[in-house]
Amino acid sequence: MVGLSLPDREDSPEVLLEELRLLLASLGIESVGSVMQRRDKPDPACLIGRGKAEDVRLFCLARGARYVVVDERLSPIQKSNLEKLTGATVWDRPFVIMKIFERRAVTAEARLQVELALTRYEIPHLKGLGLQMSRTGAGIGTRGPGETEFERHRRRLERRVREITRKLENVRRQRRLVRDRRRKRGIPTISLVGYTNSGKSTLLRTLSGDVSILAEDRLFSTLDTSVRRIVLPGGGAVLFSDTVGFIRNLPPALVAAFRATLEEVREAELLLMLLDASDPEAMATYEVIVDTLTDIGCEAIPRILVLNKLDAVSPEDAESLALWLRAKGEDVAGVSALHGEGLRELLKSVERMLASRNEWFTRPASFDALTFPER
Ligand SMILES: Nc1nc2c(ncn2[C@@H]2O[C@H](COP(=O)(O)OP(=O)(O)OP(=O)(O)O)[C@@H](O)[C@H]2O)c(=O)[nH]1
Ligand SMILES: [Mg+2]
Repeated sequence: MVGLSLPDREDSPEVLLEELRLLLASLGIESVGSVMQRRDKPDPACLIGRGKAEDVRLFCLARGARYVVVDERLSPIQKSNLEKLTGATVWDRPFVIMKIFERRAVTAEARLQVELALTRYEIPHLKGLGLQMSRTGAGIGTRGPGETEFERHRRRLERRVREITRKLENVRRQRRLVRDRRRKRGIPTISLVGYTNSGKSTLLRTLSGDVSILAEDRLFSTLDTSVRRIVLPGGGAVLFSDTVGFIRNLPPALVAAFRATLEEVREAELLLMLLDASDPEAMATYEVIVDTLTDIGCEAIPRILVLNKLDAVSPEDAESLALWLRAKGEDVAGVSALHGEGLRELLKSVERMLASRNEWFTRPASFDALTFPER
């Protein structure tokens, strides 16, 4: 793993590299070590300095490493230069995240979205490659065989991008219809958002009692939206929707490709924003979630900050984190999604928030109250 330490960064490079190690582990790739370089800005030609690249080459030789994974976004030129200098296959962080998404995508929709992101990512990288091919292949006044092959491949990819975009357009239309139907029936939707591994699926699993919802200790378990009907303590029914999590430096190609999924979030009446209280970097993680919500146009939706995994931290740490979050203007509810603690209070807050904006919600109860597993 190769990390850069840049002066204007908020996140420490160690934290980022540790996260990269987890990301790689979830692809089944073991990391044998990391090399870090402190720079004022990235080198335009190969990201790190040439001397450092030579260190990386020797490091790979000594450790038998086959991949060099850079914790940054690489331009096609930087990638191909680094491959030449290190003799290893070079990946960058967006590519790693996309690879995980590719592996986890189950539904046709998620698969299409991932393929779109990967194809869009591949096209500019292909251009770098194409230049080399045409240089070796082309003579004066001729079109080299390399160039034609490259052109053909590029055209194929561009055709595929158009095809997928069209299919996803249909998905978005269908989703819109479903949402309109829900809205007519007056059922509010509440979206669970937050960092990957913060416990969104666990919360939905405990609330709905549906054990078929996948919740695991790994990054990006969930890529598809799943919706469950939940009855609030006062008797009103709402829909909770669980979806893909966020991460630091989420590749823009993925955000764009997952538009259909993220639009579900944008249409929600209320957000439950989960934060893992046991994350030592919880404050920095909070900022990442807020920035991502702003990126996808959801910063104005009313929200409750759900401070999760309270069973895994000391009450003092939890309290000081909650104080910090309240000072940021957040409405904080502490829970343990895993053990079902604090959920009744959380649902009451949900009820209060909805009632203050939604007439429908103050209608008399017509469902049985929900019971929670208490520890
Ligand atoms: N100790 C503790 N662990 C929890 C709690 N909630 C969730 N976890 C654990 O955290 C891990 C991740 O939980 P998930 O529910 O899969 O997290 P997620 O936010 O859905 O993650 P992605 O789908 O990957 O974005 C699992 O191992 C859960 O058991 C909690 O309240 N306490
Ligand atoms: Mg999940």
